[in-house]
Amino acid sequence: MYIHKELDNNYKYIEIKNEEAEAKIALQGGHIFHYKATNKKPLLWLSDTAIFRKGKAIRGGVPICFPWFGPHISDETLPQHGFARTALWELVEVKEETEKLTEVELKLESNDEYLKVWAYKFDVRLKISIGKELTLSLQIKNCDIKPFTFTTALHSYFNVSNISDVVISGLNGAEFEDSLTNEVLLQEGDLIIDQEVDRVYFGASSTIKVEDAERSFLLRQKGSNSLVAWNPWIEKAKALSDMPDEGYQTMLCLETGNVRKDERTLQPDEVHSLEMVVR
Ligand code: TA6
Repeated sequence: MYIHKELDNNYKYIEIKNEEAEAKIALQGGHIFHYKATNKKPLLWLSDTAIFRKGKAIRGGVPICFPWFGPHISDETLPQHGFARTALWELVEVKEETEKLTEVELKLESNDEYLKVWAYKFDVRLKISIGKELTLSLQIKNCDIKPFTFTTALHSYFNVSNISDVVISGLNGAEFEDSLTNEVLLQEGDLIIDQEVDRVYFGASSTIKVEDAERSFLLRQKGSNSLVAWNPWIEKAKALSDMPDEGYQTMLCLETGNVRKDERTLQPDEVHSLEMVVR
């Protein structure tokens, strides 16, 4: 079953529950901010001080970065990570496929407001499957008469028992750009996080395994050759007003993307599909 919910400030989201899982998806940003398989802990991290308000991205869950990831390439007055994560998406349908699987489709289309900051017509669909696995599939279509190039990411915040216990495998040998130092390096072995990390990996395995002291999960990716790993660590967490000071200890961002040199170009009518599956 699913229900439409609304906060006092008109912030709308839908709540989904089936035999395998439960989830919450905000229409602003097409943003899933809760997913929990039955009898398991919540998979997605959500800040205790997250803000649910028009124009503000939720700190947690899976923000959708589009049509650019990170700061805008030439205009720093434009919103970090693009406008899609704070835009109001339209709910296309909720399909209760079986008692164990619910599929939600949302869409975002170009309009006069977006055309002012990004001069291309697009149609973006986000399909979220809620079941034993969580699947997010982002389909980006060029509806313009000229090609466009974009960057994008499923900026996923995962819950971990304690960041110090986390081992991330599947990155061994992959090149990464360290956003903190601008160095380009090669990953040796598993990724362990014991300080601030903000990296873009290229050519990692399409299946990443995350293990902590209490559980492990697999992240499978399609249509992506770049993966962002981010943990703000102590000082940056303190500086983020919508994250508790100790919030960095229980979160890990691993973001399936098309980021930096993995940017994609679409010809008119072409579609690119970016997908992540977690179980
Ligand atoms: O994906 C990593 C990153 O781009 C970091 O550089 C970090 O700033 C983070 O995203 C959060 O960005 P936000 O705009 O949500 O504060």
